[in-house]
Amino acid sequence: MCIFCKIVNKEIPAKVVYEDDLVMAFHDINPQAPIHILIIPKEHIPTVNDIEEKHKELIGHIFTVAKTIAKEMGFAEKGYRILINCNKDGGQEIYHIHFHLFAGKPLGPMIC
Ligand code: IU
Repeated sequence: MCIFCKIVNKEIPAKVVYEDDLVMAFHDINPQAPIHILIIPKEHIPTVNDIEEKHKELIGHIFTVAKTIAKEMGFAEKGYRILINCNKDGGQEIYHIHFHLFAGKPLGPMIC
């Protein structure tokens, strides 16, 4: 079982900030910004390449959750960044799709 599935199953602890039937959001263990949260589907979807038609609502829901977290944690108005890495060249290390949510400072331009 992958490490994020273990977090979903509560076999590994995480600092959870949001959870519902479909998704979980928790603080990244190695934050790259003052606020760095990972939003994941509970379903094991390895990469963006594995998203199917049936996941359309789930993926949309994740953005709604991101906005909800941003509002509840008070950084919605100042702003934030959502980032998804895909496969090796995209910098993906954990093969369970996750949406990075960065906030808490001016993030500057994207660096590629
Ligand atoms: P990536 O997009 O796959 O490169 O991001 C993986 C992230 O998962 C990275 O920011 C790690 O710090 C983070 N992470 C975590 O929050 N908890 C863990 O147990 C492990 C990795 I392993």
